Amino acid sequence: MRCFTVLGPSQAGKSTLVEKLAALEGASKKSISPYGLGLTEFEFGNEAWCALDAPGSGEALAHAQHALLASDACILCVSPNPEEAVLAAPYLRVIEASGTPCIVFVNRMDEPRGRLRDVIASLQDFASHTLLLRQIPIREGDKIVGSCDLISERAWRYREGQISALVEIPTDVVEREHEARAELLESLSEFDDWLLEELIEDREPASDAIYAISSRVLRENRIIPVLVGAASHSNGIMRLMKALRHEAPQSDVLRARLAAAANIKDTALVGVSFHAYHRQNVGKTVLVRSLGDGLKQGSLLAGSRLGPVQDPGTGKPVAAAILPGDVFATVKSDHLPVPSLLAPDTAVAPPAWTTPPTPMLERILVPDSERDETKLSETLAKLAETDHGLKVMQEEGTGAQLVCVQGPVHLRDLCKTLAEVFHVNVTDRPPSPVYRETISKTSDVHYRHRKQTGGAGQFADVKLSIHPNERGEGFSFGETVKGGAVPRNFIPAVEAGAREAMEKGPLGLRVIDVGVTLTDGQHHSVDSSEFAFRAAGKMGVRDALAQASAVLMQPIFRVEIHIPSIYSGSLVPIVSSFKGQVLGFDRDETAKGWDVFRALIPGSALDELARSLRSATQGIGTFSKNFDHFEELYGKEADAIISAHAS
Ligand SMILES: Nc1nc2c(ncn2[C@@H]2O[C@H](COP(=O)(O)OP(=O)(O)OP(=O)(O)O)[C@@H](O)[C@H]2O)c(=O)[nH]1
Ligand SMILES: [Mg+2]
Repeated sequence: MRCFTVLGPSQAGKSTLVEKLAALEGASKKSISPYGLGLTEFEFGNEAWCALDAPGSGEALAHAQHALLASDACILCVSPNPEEAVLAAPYLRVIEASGTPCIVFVNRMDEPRGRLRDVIASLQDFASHTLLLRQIPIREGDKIVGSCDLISERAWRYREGQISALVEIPTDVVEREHEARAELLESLSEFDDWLLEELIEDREPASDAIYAISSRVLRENRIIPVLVGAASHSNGIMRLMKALRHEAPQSDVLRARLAAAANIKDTALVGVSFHAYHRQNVGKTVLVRSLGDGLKQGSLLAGSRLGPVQDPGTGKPVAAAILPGDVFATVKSDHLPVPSLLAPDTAVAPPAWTTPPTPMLERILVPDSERDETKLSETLAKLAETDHGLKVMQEEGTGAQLVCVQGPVHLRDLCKTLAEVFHVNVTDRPPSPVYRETISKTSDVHYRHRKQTGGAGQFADVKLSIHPNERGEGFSFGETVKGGAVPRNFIPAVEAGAREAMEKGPLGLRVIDVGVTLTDGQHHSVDSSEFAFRAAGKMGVRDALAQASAVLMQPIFRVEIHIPSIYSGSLVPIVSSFKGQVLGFDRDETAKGWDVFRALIPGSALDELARSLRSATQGIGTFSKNFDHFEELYGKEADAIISAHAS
């Protein structure tokens, strides 16, 4: 079976395209996973095919990335509007990172919104590969009525809902065709010495030879050919499918690519798991593409026996042998990590490019019923195994369930799955940033701990001095006690008490960056104890903190924002509006047309940053964050946080 992924921006026409491709030679079989990944099996040219239809939402990029792991090639389906080319940037980025041979299909040519040339130029801004135009549209007035193939030099007239009719190249197209063909040949000649020679000698190379070169350069992932059409009218569909049939590599190329990335032998790689989901009463279903020969239920795969093999759509058992390249579903194979490269005895982590964008949105999920707390955390852990855009952790302080998701749509889908499949209803709320407090001046105290309860008493007397430490220095403890006023063996107890006092300061928050010095004290030969000095240390420091003008400290994060360069300018005002500090931006060396923008942002602004970034970049920009340091916060904003913590 040959397998390709169709991916691209939302509403580009991907699902329509898959449907039309699959229908070219009759029946097809389609299934859709709960995560929106469509899987269509069909026959074309006496071969079995599987098309993976990746959901178009940027929040579901992980599923598109993982579909590429199982694909011999991919089709990037885009709009004919040059201004929308940027929407394809995240897909070009993952396609190029993955090394998957790609064909661009400019869809919706029935409603062009600009010149095809401009669409390609705009896409080229985000592609390191040369985009190679393989067809030019034939226009009548402002309508596109057909296309002309630049290799075979044949023209087709589109017919509604049918395969196009072969026609003569219209005379007014001939000149444009020659120019475009010359350009195509020149680009191809960069990858073929024979062709270069032919062109230099001014000879006209035969179509067959050019087709052979274009197949090779696609297989070797050197260029990205561009075809055009209109999926919903079945225009350009046959050409696209034929290009895939003749030019896309077979599964051995994928196997070699994945094996090389994982540093294992080709022959050791017998499959790749690329998608999984949970269903009620069924458990985990894993989609696998077989890359070796002879896999079947009970085969040793990743160190354990492969569970029942099923049809991905119907869930019915599959009796036929699994052939190399086949895509199948399996249940009761919970030992298979997803995604992963599968050898009989082991599973190897997939290449780094499969890592989805860092989730930007953080939410606390609270079960509507308290009884569901454990179930919620168990269920989320399970879901995170199959949903790689999801990260699950616990909120500091409260221990509440914290989820990091790709965005609002992802969050909604997650809550829906929790309710419908696992019967856990939840409410979500934003987490509050983790605040701290510190002191702004020194203070000295004298504290005496004394208790007389029945038999033995407690006595400890300490003189303490506290001072602000440098930012980031944390807690420190010193002593200048003379003459054994506080015996050596009790000093660690004073320090332990002082540390305990840092857990909650006068503002009700954890105290940071404070130095404590024990300067003097007194003890009693019978009643003094470690316990008493610990209590004295704690209470003494607590009193000292109360006099040392506590200030609120807010967390500051270092964020790395990934955006197409055209948006970089709009980020400065966004970062400034959050009282953030722009650190600068650089070209992203790993993806053409992208910048990495670095800034320091208060924790309280991260949620808003995610929102603003989404709207400023049409949902394309993402960021990752790392805690950097704490910084004082004063004024009304600080007062509001302090009173919220006090209540
Ligand atoms: N005019 C026109 N409309 C099209 C064409 N192809 C698809 N459409 C329409 O565009 C809409 C979206 O098509 P889909 O195939 O669902 O798009 P998609 O890319 O799968 O969308 P998502 O999965 O939501 O990302 C539908 O209403 C289609 O009928 C086309 O070539 N021309
Ligand atoms: Mg779709």
